[in-house]
Amino acid sequence: MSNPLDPNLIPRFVNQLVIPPVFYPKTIYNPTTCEIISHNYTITMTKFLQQILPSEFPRTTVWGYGGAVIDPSDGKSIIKFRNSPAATFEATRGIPINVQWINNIFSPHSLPVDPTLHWADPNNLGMVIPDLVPPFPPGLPDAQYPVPVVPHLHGGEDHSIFDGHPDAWFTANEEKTGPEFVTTLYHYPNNQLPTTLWYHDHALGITRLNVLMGLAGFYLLRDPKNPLDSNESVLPSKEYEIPIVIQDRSFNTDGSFNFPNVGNNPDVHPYWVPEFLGDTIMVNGSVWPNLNVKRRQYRFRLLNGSNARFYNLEFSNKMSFIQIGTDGGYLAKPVELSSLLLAPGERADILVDFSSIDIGTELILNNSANAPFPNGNLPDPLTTGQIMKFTVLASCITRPTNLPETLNKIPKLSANSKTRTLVLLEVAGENGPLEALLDGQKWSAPISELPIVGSTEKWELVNLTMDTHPIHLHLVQFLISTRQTFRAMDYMDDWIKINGEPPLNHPTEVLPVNDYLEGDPLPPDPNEAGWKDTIRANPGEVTTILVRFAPQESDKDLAVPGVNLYPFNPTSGPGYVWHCHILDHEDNEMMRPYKVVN
Ligand SMILES: [Cu+2]
Repeated sequence: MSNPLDPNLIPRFVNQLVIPPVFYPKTIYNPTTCEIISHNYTITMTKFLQQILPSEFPRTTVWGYGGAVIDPSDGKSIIKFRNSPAATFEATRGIPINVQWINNIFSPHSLPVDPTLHWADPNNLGMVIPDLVPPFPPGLPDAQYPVPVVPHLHGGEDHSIFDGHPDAWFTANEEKTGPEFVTTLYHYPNNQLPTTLWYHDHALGITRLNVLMGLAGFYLLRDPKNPLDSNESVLPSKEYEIPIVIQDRSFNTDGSFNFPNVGNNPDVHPYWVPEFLGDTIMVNGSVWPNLNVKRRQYRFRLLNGSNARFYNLEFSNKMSFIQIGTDGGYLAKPVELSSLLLAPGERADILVDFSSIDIGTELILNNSANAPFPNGNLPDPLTTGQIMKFTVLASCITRPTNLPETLNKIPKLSANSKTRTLVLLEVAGENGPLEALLDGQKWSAPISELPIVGSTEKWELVNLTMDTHPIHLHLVQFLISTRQTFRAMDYMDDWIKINGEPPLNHPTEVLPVNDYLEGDPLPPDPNEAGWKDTIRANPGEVTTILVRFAPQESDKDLAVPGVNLYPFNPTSGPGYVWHCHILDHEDNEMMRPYKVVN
């Protein structure tokens, strides 16, 4: 066994930021009109070594998605490329993408698979009793191998058979498949608004492990008809547009990832911990990188791809920047910020202007978010308190172009169907939580969220825990309405009185939250007032969202309950899920299935 690597021994800002290349598709044309029918890809998941730490340290075993890219050395030949994060899908609105996903991970899982959870379970062990789980390594051989995976396009408006349902997993050569498995050939129609999506693994009960090993990448959707995405755009050109995924990791001295292998309540879950918090910051697959920048404006597509760590980002010179987009598209108006809070799964499309910065200046992007958020510990200013460095090169000054006042039209949604009051809670164990739950119910309880296609529902997320939970709904982009504080203790007592002590395996009775609310409802932050697929539900607050089960750009008069405006049938297939995007929570019951119905 290797020893943990002290993060203070890792030199910061010696790695240069790696910019993921773009996957190269096979383009399928209509033979008579010559219009593009689709972009097709074959993407293979494999295990390999990657230099994540500075070059004097050993390489790290990772898993990544690999496929064809254009060779950067000659700009034309097509080569095979694999990395973590993977290459980026560049999608065009209106042109579908087909992906043949291939699982070529032929060795046991590198991280401790906890088979006491609801999990993908390729060998049909069932939920194993804790006494039968040996220490890791090597863990339980039949849990470690084979490795189930299933890719999910986060934020995508997709049919549920292509959504990466947690039980639609498949092992290498598709020898074993999950109960909801249909196909590994996925179809993404790309009908939604242009935005920063990402794809990552979603296999039941092991998502935290599969994503930590590296199964994640960007999926940028552009709309040639949108002036902001056109060639004459006022936004920085592609050369100055950089996707940035922030992930925390811990390492061993042999270069491998260090992940907890003793749970906080090992008698119940031998390995599972409530939040994985790494001691080192990795950006685009290398630790604490530097990016040399010119004296001009850049566009950064930021993604928090961490398991559990939140980031509150701020430049060391306190300079402001502009956010132009959220999870699901452009904001209505640009929003000037001096700091930016990002929970796991959230994205922010930002513009940063280095044109007034002196040549040679080194700016650090710092992080001040407590972990766990918001009531945990401050990050260490020398390690997790720093993300990356920007070094301003000698270059001529290019001033940014003025942005239009309006970037996007965000509709007003009004509920015309059910209001759902859904509690977020944790089940306490001797040494911290045993599991986290949505609506008090286990993953396996009967489906209780059955929205009608075309309807707009109001979901009240009633947070009874001490943590902020980033709640993510599949299929839809939604709008946040308000946040409001409430008497959480009283509500919890009364909720348990009518529903019983969680975890529950049955539908719950609604306890209206109105009588418990305090103060005034607060509007979302200006940079949240756009399309969201992941929303921070803060402790002691009721977070209300409006969810329309129709495509983003639906005409409000046409989107009515019972009318399907999607180009596919969202009521068919295995259905969707909603869950906390703290991956350690999602893997231990803080996820529920949902189905759209007619
Ligand atoms: Cu959570």
